[in-house]
Amino acid sequence: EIVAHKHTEVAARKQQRSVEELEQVSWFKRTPLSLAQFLRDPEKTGIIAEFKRRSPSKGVINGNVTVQDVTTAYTRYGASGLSVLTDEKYFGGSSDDLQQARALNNIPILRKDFVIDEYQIVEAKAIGADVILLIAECLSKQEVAQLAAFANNLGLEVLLEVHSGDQLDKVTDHIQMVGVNNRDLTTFKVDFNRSCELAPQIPAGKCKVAESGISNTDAIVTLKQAGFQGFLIGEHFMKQENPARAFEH
Ligand code: IGP
Repeated sequence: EIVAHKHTEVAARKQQRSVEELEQVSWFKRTPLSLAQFLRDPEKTGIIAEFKRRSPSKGVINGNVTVQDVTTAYTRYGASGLSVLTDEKYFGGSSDDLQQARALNNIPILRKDFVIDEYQIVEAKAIGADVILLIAECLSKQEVAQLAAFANNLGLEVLLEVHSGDQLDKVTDHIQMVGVNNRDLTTFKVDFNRSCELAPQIPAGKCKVAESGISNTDAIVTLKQAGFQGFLIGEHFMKQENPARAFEH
């Protein structure tokens, strides 16, 4: 359903702004930062802090904060990277949110969206993103390979999100990071044990990212021991009145 919506959205966007126009935007010529490098830096936290206003499962998480305030605070408190939802329909995000974050923060930014077309990758670069997300569940092995190669050619890194071990056959040379979603997509249940079992199966040399449901330092310690270098955290931060203050716990 989401994939069908994205195809419609992309078709409409292409009419509004051509690839050639996107390539003229000044950020398109910017040299992207490497999130994988930031996550491997032992001096850094490994936390990828997400700006997420709402989600289909939780509804509104926080409607009273601005992307400027939250992302600059995330950066100040030591995030290794930022994740900004750009999907409007399901998550209440926008390309504008990511551009605002880019203008104020000099750390890697992940464009969090459902990428199904090369156009969205050109767009990601033009709005100032450094990394794109590809979701194994939504794409064939061949689509992952093509989209990842296209992103790398523009200098963008790729985070491939998997939910199960069998999806690891979609990992290619053009994937820099593999994310394991701790949350089961059908039941919404969070299971760190499953993620920890999956970690050793991720091909060597790929940066390992644990995604979703992380709300305390114990979880980070457990996941780190299992081999994860990146920790993607959204709701736990966003549901606080002052999202970045949660870094203190
Ligand atoms: C963040 P949480 O539980 O900390 O809010 O999770 C992130 O992992 C989650 O937003 C997410 C997501 C996604 C959102 C993971 N994969 C794909 C949209 C699309």
